[in-house]
Amino acid sequence: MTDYETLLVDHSDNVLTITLNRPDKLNALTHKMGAEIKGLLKKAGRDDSIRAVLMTGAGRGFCAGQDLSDMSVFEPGTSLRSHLQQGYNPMISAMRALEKPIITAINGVAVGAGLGLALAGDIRYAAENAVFRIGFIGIGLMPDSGVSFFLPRLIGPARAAAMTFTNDEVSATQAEQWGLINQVCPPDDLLPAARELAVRLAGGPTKAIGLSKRALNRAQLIDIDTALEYEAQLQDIAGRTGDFREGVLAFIEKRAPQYTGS
Ligand code: T3D
Repeated sequence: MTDYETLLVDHSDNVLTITLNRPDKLNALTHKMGAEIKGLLKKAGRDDSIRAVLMTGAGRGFCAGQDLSDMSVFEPGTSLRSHLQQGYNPMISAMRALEKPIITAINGVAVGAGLGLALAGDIRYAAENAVFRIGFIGIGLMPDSGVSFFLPRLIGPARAAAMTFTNDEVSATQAEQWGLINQVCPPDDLLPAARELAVRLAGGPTKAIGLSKRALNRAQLIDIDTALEYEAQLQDIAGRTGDFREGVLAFIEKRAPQYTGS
């Protein structure tokens, strides 16, 4: 399969395996990575020999969200709304629209848009050492990438609010008890277990699984695209605050942020 700059890709046993591959940065998302993921999801939709998708991360992280060293989000006139409309929203939409099962194997930290990627899968397995964190509020933003849509549906509004407002870490065991993920595995067992499920689903009635996914999507009170567009509108407001700028600068300068509420 073609080489990818930010991903490792394997296509075997009717399973497309996508491994986010920026391990030094805990697989933080760049524009390039988002574009490569979207391209692969499009291919997965067209290619009948792909009947399940497995997504995981290289190294010790699953995905640390938006790459915060990319300062383009601060350029004058930058709108986080259009950034989301062109970047993360189509990627999350494509995961939900793909009428083939997607398993996310969460091998380490899943934060911010990386949490969105983890939750946009249909079935989630996580390693015992994986952790889940909202991330957004830590840099003065509100949840996007479908997180505000998925989180209350999976764990209920009270837990979703606590996770969102506090930025506290949620362990894999807690995540399983809350229904955020399907199963916790010892780290060495994660990929074999997730792959076994992917291969099993790839051998299933692909059309019926796809239609089931369509029905499960439709069963939500609002559709994901409406939720994503609403998130993008709100993130545009958050992205213009001083606290967002302070949150990112503090992360880059490796110091605690001093929020002013501005
Ligand atoms: O429209 C828009 O684009 C807005 C949308 C935003 C969507 C979002 O995703 S908002 C959330 C962004 N993500 C974060 O705020 C997480 C930032 N990272 C962290 O808080 C910590 O790294 C973790 C809690 C995830 C892990 O901590 P730890 O101690 O295990 O690892 P570390 O040492 O902090 O990170 C290892 C390296 O990865 C380090 O690089 P270095 O110093 O060794 O060269 C660190 O800087 C880098 N890294 C981690 N996360 C990111 C990152 N580099 C860039 N961007 C990151 N998000």
